[in-house]
Amino acid sequence: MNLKGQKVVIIGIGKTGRATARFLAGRGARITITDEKPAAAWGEAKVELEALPAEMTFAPYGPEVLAGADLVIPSPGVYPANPILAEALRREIPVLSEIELAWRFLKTPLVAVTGTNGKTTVTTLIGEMLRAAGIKAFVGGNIGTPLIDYVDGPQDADWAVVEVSSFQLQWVRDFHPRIAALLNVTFDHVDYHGSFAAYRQIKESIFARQRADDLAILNADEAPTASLRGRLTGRTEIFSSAVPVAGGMFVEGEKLIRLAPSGAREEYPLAMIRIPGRHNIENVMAALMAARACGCPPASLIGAVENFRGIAHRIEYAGEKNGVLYYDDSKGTNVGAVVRALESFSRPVVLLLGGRDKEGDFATLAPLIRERVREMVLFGEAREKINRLVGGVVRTTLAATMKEAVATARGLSLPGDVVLLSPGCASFDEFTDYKERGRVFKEMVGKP
Ligand code: UMA
Repeated sequence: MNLKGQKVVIIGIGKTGRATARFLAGRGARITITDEKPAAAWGEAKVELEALPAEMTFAPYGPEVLAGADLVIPSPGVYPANPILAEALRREIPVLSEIELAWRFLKTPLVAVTGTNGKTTVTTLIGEMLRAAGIKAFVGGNIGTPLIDYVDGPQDADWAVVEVSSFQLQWVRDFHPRIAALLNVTFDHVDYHGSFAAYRQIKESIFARQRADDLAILNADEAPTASLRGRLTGRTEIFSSAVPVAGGMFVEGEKLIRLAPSGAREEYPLAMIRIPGRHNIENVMAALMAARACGCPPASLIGAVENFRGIAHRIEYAGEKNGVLYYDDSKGTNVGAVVRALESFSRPVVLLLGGRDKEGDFATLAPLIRERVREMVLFGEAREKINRLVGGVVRTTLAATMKEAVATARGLSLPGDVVLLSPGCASFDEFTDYKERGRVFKEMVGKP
């Protein structure tokens, strides 16, 4: 693909738009960038782009920007109905997403992970597995560093492992990862894609154009998988947390079993998994299959899973003390996140809830608290309110600060319990942000 002298229109001056502009500048393209935000709000981004060695136009936001355009690169957050994008499609100007552009220049074999939930966990874990096996990996995509940034550099990794969103898959043409995983598809982003069927179809398109020796990793517990499998052009491996499967991974007693394509049987201890919940068993299986296909030996994978504590502050394993497991879900700043966290544990939970209230409907937590929580410790500004709403459901103690709450929880917990910080509130009454709150929690867990 020769971009020299081509007029490329970038819609959106966020992370993707900026990385794309940097890449295009190095290829001699004429760049036009536009954003719905007023120019005054472009700040630092504009300064950075102005310094690029390229013909750079900052254009007002509207279809006029398309005059003479050879290519349009919309940022992931730009909806298909966006007037500029819709007009570009009407005029049949090529529209490509950043991952498609990156793909065309990518020299490193690619692992791509998508799905409604768990994709950050699986992408990160595959990266950790490769590192543990001494294989150099670039890890990025929707998680953080755009793929185009990697392509713009020396491309010196053995594998590129990227999280891919449905927004990024919307505008691909040739993109086909060597290894692709679709973890699950549940109701999400329907406002963007128009319908659930369209959303699912876009997710499944991660497998389109795979070659015979490429690998597709699929969730056998999802009904559409069987028919999808029949339509795929690459090899497939499936995973199930519910039933044994041929050609993939499943749970058998206290073990994870992988039946390799050769028929060989590999066993992994279930106890190696520190991240809680059945969904995380599925995530680990998907990551294991991808990492095996990248050439990681089984022995190195066990250590990588044991050391993997999850994504920071999202039900992250924070350590064990006197038979009690501690988890940091400081990012759980709303009631929905508390539900997800509680649903992840089958052991009795000592729940730490509180902080600055965001008008949370804590009353809706009552059935789940009754079912899963043994003791509750409420802290911070919101403690009295939460106590009024759900305090009577299980034994409840009030603490002024989070630190005091952790000390109280330590005294109340019994071996076999989980102490879970899933505050359901913002942190600003005590901390700069949820990260600082999580850090302080983990420090306290680490203290004797
Ligand atoms: N903008 C327009 N017009 C529009 C929409 C947006 O001009 O119609 C402008 C905004 O004013 C803003 C810029 O575009 O200046 C933002 O672009 P963007 O929202 O696409 O965000 P980026 O900064 O480019 O970040 C994107 C992903 N964002 C989205 O998918 C919404 C980031 O994922 C990703 O980390 C990043 O690229 C690097 O690949 C975020 C996300 O929430 C974390 N993703 C969703 C998810 O994970 O569920 C899909």
